[in-house]
Formats: sequence, structure tokens, C-alpha cells
Amino acid sequence: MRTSRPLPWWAREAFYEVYPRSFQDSNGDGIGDLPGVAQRLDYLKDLGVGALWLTPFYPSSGFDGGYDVTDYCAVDPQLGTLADFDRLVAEAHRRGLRVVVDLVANHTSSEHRWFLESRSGRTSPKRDWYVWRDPRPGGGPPNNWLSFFGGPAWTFDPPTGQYYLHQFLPQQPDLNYRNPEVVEALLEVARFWLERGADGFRVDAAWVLVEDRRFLDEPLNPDWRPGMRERERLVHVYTEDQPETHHFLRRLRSLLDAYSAPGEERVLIGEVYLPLPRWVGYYGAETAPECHFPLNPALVELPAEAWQAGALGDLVAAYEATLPPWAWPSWVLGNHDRPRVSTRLGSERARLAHLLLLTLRGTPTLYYGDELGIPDGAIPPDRVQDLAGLREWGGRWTRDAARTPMAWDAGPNGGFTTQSPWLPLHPDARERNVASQRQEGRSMLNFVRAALHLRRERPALTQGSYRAQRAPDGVLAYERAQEADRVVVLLNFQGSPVQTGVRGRVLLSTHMDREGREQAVALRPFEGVVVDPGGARGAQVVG
Ligand code: ISL
Ligand code: CA
Repeated sequence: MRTSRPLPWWAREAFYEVYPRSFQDSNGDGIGDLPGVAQRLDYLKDLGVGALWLTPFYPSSGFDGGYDVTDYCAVDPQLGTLADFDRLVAEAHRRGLRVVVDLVANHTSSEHRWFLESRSGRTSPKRDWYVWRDPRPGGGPPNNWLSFFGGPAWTFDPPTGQYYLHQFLPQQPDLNYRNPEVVEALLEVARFWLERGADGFRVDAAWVLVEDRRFLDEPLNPDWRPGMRERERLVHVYTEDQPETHHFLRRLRSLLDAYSAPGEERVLIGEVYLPLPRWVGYYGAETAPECHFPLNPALVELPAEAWQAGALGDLVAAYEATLPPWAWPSWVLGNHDRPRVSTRLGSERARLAHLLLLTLRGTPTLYYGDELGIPDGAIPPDRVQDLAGLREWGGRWTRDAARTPMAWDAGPNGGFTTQSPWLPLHPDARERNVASQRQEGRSMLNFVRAALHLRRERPALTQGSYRAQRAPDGVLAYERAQEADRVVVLLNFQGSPVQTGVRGRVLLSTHMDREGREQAVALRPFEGVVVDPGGARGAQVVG
């Protein structure tokens, strides 16, 4: 996107991912719900984000945290009603907040009526809505494809003698996007939520919607090592990133564009885990756009030991160089599928990571609770809810750990619920919660809030250009500039202090204890700062 034009809201605002079951319980059943989210909108407004992404709140069979949908056009009774959704959207809009919903497009629940009809017989009018194949000659699954959650991507259905495809759980049969009726049905679902005021979609599993129609075996991955996820044994040349997936996303984008007005765009966000050269494909083309932005997995997947100035600088440079000029970057630190950033990096580096997230060029997406530095929860084996995730990680980790309830105050259950919560809160919820961090001047919460507000206030940070700067070893330095507005960001990713030659006014430090004019900014271990060089020529960072 050329930066001289005013930015659309989805490029200007920070997004915030809410896992509705874990945000706020409103009726004392221990499960967060939509009215609960509505109660906390003032918090989000004050924090400084501009849009919420709600993970699935639809009726589901409960095998995959809501991602096994039984009815796309309703609300799970545990989480509320359609009227609650309407109220949530109205209340959000009244505060200038946008609401994006999850579109679980790749698959339905095996209990969805479409699938029940499809599996009822080979001549069912919905048979072809899913991907059915005969056993391979001599028996067994049609090919070697593997599911994300472990085991084959095929399950045999004895009554009809065929296998059906599921990239995820057997309870999540893949829809067949080669059938035009399926495309229409999903577009109809999208219309339903657009009519109800949704500001857009995060398309789940957007890079695996369609598979190659020859159904050939996938080649073995020569780089697979024990400890890696089972699905990575194969190279996914036939099950990921197929051209027909892009066709669907283009159709969906056209629909969203038809529902958009200047200043009121409906946004298409895709979940895409691919290497950068293929990941950028999910923006589509300038004349045939797909996602406004795909969620960027790079920082979510970056191993802790690679959080170094050099590697990060290279990573950002690669994105800046690869994105076409009209495409807008996206940055993410964590989500409901991966260990939390505080646990991956530790609390000091989690602050640095947030300063990076909120000062890079592009739309940042925050994950609920990370603004408090919540660590992964300890989930006793008898309380594990997410069996799918346990399978995905070979039993080594459960996604529940990253989905524990939000802590609002020091009261019982962190103010999340008056009853027993569906998952335990993090162990230090009595100290680590919104109320206590509000009172503590230098808390993670106050830091993230300050960074979000600074980002809004400075055109350089919201829409300015990005330019890497030379810096001493261990320091990532870059300048953001929009016309006369200019800031320099300095991030010390090493455990020792370092002197930079930067002169100017410190606007914000991860340590929250310095502001003001300095002749040569020195950084403490793992400290990050935003500096206003004040038009001074001294902004060059010299090692
Ligand atoms: O690592 C992954 C991809 O390389 C996976 O974790 C991937 O993010 C995930 O399997 C796809 O995620 C989405 O769809 C799933 C659901 O379980 C996840 O919660 C959701 O984010 C199936 O709907
Ligand atoms: Ca509830």
C-alpha cells in the first residue's frame, strides 16, 4: 500500500484475538461467553486496540475448541445467542471497535447435517459436498496423506465402503470446494454474518482448503526428524496451497468488497502457515485481491534462540522486500494454537517482542492475556480439554495451556467466573491480573497500553516507512518515518548493556522508567526504546 493515502481501518488499527470461552463468564457456568466479551469492551477500548477477532462461538460437537462446527449460522448455547452476538457488535461499534469472526471454511463437524446427509449413501445429493474416495486397490486409505492431528487424513465409512478426507480430526470432514454448491453454501454463511454486522472474517486453515484432484501420494520429507509433528513426515505438495484455494478466497473477497463502503471495508484475513514466497500469494494480485492480509506466522514460529537482532532484522527485511508495494504487512506474536510468547521468550523478551510487534510496519494482532504476560498454564492431565491438540503435539503439549482464562482482578478465579472455570487460571493470577497491573506503573499491561497508544498517536508508527538502521551488535534498530514525523526504534536483544549513538527524546522504554531528552541512548539488557530524534541529524545509530 502506498503510504501517502489515508489508511483503511484494518491497516491502522491493532487487532486483538479473543478466545470467547476464556475471556469473561457472564452467567456463572465457568465458561466465557459473548455477553462476557461485551462486558469487557471498555477494557479493550482503553487498551488501545481497534478490532476483535473472535474464535468460533458456533454450535459445535466439542472436539476442537469450536472448530468443528455443527451450525454455521447460530451461536453455541453455552456461549450465548444470536441476540447476544448482535448486542456485542452494536456495543463494539458504538465504541468504534470492529468485530471479525472466524470462518471455519475447510471442514464442518461430522455431526453437521451436511455431512450426515453426505454419508447417508453414495447417491445422496450431498455426497459430493465432501471428499469421498474408494479404498486403494487391495484395501486401505486412498493415499498416504496425513492429518494435522496425527494419523491418516482418511477415515473409512463401512456402510458406504468409502473413505472421507479430513485434514484435521476424523470429526472434521473436509468440504469439497470443487463442488460449486459448496462454494455457494460457504458464501451464504459469510453473507449471514456480514448482514449481522460482522466487519470481516479470519478464514481458518485458509491454505489447505482444496487438494490436488489426482490424489497422489505425497513425497516423504527428507528433513523429518523424530520429535517433529507426524504430518511433517510428508512434503505437502498436494494438500496445501493449491490454485483452487486461491479461487475461493478471491470469490470471498469479492463478496466482502460488495459489502464494503469507503471507510467501512469488510476485511478478509487468512490463517496461512507457509514459507514467505508462497505466503505472499494469499494477498492475491492487485487487480484480483484475496486477503487484506494473511496472519503472519513468522514470529509465532521463530524459535526462542533465534530472537536475536541479526536474525530478526533479516526476517523483517525479507518481508519488506517480498511484499508487493500495494500489500500491507501483518505481524503476530501468538495465538490459541501455540505456546504463549511469555513462556517462549521469558518476561523481559516478551516486552521487547511486543515493542517490535507494535512498532513494525503493518497490522499487529495481539493474543488475549499476552498483554499481562500470562504464561502457558499448567493443565493437570484430568483437566485436559483439547485432545486434538494433544494428538497434534504427540502428547508433549496441549493447546489448553495457551487458552486459560483471562484474569481481571485478584478475586476468586481472577474475576473470570464465580464458579469453577472450565480451565484453571495461570498459577500467579492473584498478582498477574488486569486490576493489579493497572495500579503498577511499570507493569506489562501499562507498557503494552502505552505502546498501543504511542502507535496510534504517531503517524510514523501507524503508516510510516520502515528503514533498517546500522546498530551495535545485538541491537535491532530501525526508523519509521511519515513526512515530518520520524521515530527510531532500538531493541537490545542481548543480556548485556549497550551504548548507541542515538540522540533524541525517549518516548517509551520497555522498562517504563525513562522518558525525555538524551545525548546518547544507552540500553540496558533486553531493553527496547522508541526515540524521537526531533529533526536532529544525530539519529544515525553508530556502534
Ligand atoms: O501448525 C499448524 C500449521 O502448521 C497448526 O497449528 C495450524 O495452525 C492449525 O492446525 C490450523 O489451525 C486452525 O484450524 C484448526 C484448529 O484446530 C485451530 O485451532 C485453528 O487455529 C482446525 O480447524
Ligand atoms: Ca458462561
